[in-house]
Amino acid sequence: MLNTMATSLFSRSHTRISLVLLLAVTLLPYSRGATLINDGTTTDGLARMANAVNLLEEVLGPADSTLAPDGGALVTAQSGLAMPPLRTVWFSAYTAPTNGVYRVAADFLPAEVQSVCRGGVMGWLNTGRSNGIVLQVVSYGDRASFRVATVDFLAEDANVNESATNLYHLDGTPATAEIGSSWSELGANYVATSNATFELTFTAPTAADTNVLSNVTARVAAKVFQVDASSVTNQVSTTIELLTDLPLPESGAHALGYFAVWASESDYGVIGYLDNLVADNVGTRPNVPPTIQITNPAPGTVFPVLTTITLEADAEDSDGSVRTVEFFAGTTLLGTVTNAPFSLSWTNAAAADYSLTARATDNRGGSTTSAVVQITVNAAPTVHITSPTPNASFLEPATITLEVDAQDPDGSISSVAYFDGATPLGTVTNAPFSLSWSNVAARNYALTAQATDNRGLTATSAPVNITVSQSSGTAPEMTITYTPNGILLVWGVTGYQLQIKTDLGSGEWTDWPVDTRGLSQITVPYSSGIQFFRLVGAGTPTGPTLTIRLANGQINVSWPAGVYWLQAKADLNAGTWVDLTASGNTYSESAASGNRFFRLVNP
Ligand SMILES: [Ca+2]
Ligand SMILES: [Ca+2]
Ligand SMILES: [Ca+2]
Repeated sequence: MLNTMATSLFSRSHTRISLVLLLAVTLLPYSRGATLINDGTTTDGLARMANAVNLLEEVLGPADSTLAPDGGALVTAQSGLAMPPLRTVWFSAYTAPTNGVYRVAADFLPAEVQSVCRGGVMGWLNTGRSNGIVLQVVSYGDRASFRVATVDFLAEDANVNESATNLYHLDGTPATAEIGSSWSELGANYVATSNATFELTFTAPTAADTNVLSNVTARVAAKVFQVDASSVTNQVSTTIELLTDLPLPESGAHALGYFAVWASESDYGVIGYLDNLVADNVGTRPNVPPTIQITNPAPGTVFPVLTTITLEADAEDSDGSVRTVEFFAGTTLLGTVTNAPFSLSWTNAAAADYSLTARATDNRGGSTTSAVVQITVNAAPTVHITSPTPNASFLEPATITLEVDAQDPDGSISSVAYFDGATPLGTVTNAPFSLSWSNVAARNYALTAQATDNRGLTATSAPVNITVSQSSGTAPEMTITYTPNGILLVWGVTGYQLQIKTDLGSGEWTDWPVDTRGLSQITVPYSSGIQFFRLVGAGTPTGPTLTIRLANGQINVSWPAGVYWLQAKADLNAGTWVDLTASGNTYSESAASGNRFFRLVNP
């Protein structure tokens, strides 16, 4: 309802004011030599600064203040609730005071004659420190007044946000937020439903000013004017004269502009109308380049290849607006974003290390490049099990050699872990990543290998199924008896070869000189020293017998007729048996140095 009332009230008064202003502008006392910075028909060239803190935002969401052309003036309004009240300055981005002696003025008409609709002019604005000096009107209520105040846009506390801090009377005593101090009565001639011109003049402090306030930086005079029915401009206020010790804003940070606030924490609406921002002793305001930083991805992130990488940047321009943000990988432009939030999806990044930057360009062509963010796009490793082979079978207690072929296209393999289902069997960190898996019990197994590359990316092999079966038969017991004829060894069954060694901790077991596979006992002679015996299961040889002859540098192998594969190997204890191509039941090859073993396999 409040908004509706404000709008309807203004509709009547604004029409009247616009007509008057057409005649009034040239009569304003400061018009000669002053620069018209903004005539109310556009917001171009105006930059915005508002309270940095809104204690209500977390619960109620953000509040915003807007400025838009409306019938030759700029209408300003607030949406959302703010605590402290949302104070905003729209300052000139292109024009600034050239030193600390200048005059600035702006027109303000409250949308409604209410204490919440406050506006005026701001000078001495320091865009780096986010503070400045304002002259505004409170057009209604028992504290109605024209007010000079300092505004700190970074403050959380309403008493700091707008106060009489840094303002002093001409005798050097601190000013207060009271009528007769930094405030003045509205005066009988002020018409709250008419446009008024708010003027701040900053002059160099006099010797007397320095005497009473050693660090004084300016004398501030505040006046309010209105144009009467005869087109005569009259001062409608009591002049407020103060000293300030706010530091003179440095060149580049010094600004001036329109000011407005909806002075309530419990509602919001149309604040009023701003127009005719003028100033003297001004020049071109240097462009402040934008700021930008990459907020995503985080430095050091490693992405798998084929991942879509979201690039995000925070870019702001303190005296204008950010027009473009360009994202780069090294010198390669990845894409350009023209609207906040500045976010770009980067697809199909090849595996490599990348130096990401983002460059923001503002509305005056100033640009800034962000700090570099290093990321890595990593190709995944590959792995497959080469041993054991699929569907291999073993007898328990089996010892199975686990081996893989593991590769990383853009780095190296740092480890390979082997699993039976989800059960880890062991991890190997050294090439060739072979693992001897021992005491494997009888059952079926689904083996996988997981390879991890040097950047922590993993790949898992296809499963290899194997079977471990129970051994058939049981080992015989051997009894050892001393007899007058020697040592009687009895094991009771046939099919075992007796073996001997003299040191259990070293050396090889060697077959007893007698073939014991057809025996179940044997008496061996006494011997000095220690002897150890064991039985090794060995089936009685059956099948065909190979005949191997050497003649004229040729090895000739033959065997009885039958369907057999001939195989050979060079080391009986290592390597694999290799199939040989035989014709009929004979085979020949040239004799070479070294050993050569042959066997027949019945397919
Ligand atoms: Ca205008
Ligand atoms: Ca800028
Ligand atoms: Ca890799």
